[in-house]
Amino acid sequence: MPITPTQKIWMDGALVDWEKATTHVLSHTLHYGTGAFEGIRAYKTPEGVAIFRLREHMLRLQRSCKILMIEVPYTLDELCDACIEVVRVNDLPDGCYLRPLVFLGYGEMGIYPLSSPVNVAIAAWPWGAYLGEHGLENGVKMKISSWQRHSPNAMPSASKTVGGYVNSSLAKVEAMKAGYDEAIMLGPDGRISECTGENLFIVRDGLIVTPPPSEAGALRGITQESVVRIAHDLGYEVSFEALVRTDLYLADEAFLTGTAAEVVPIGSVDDRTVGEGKPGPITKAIQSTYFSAVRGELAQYEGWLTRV
Ligand code: PPE
Repeated sequence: MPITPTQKIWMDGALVDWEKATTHVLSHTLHYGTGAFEGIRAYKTPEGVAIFRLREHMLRLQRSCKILMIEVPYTLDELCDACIEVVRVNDLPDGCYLRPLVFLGYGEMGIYPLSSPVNVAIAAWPWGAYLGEHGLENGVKMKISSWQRHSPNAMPSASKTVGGYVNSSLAKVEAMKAGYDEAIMLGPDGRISECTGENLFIVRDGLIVTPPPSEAGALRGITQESVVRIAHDLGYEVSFEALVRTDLYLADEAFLTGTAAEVVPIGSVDDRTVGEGKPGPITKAIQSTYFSAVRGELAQYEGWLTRV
């Protein structure tokens, strides 16, 4: 998806012009993938732009780095303030996507990463519906990938590690070249893990089910967690349970969740129509409550918003 440039990118404490936010080709992360990132959205609300669950995202960034033994040279408060500054300075009244990245810079070569300088960058730009407006409205076509999700002892799924996304990108390319919108990945045990950049839910006999992130080798999604809370508040039961591919084929409804993707109905999996083939009532209720929450229309979710 094309990037719409904005004015400034925060780099190691300074606001740098968009075009000047560059790095050396011998930066360590570019070669070995040891680094971590986040994806955060800010939305237009009646009281101005607000960043959704900012602290949780920056805490996860710190935790991703802890797993990689990368010392982030900024506190949680400093990272949050930097994000606010980026949104403010770029004048994004309609909201945006934020991309914080911790990467190892220029200085050393060789796989051992811990002597390289640690750099932090935060960019923001307007980003539309990740899986398309049509998918958001009508549901997306999913395919179980032939690529397997990492075992947690091969690549830590709890860390949003830069290099980990090679696995996602192989699956994404395979699915798109075969005419699907997005891939679903199975873990080494054959159970459903997650999508290339989203968690997944099904609805079965009125019960909402999502795989437990750690056991499924999935990222602990902040949208997943928000949706669990919303579902409870709407009076639905949610259960964290292992799922296999046929659970998806036979689900009454299914949807995926992620910061970039937001809440997207799943129309079919491996060419089996999910439910009626159009977004079901529970998916629609959760999706519309999620959008009202992020847009600051619901007082009970104000705590999730950081005004800019
Ligand atoms: N699983 C994976 C593998 C993942 O990358 C994401 C976010 C999620 C689950 C959902 O997590 P959360 O955003 O906290 O609900 N994927 C980010 C990157 C997408 C991209 O294309 O880049 C995102 O949504 O920002």
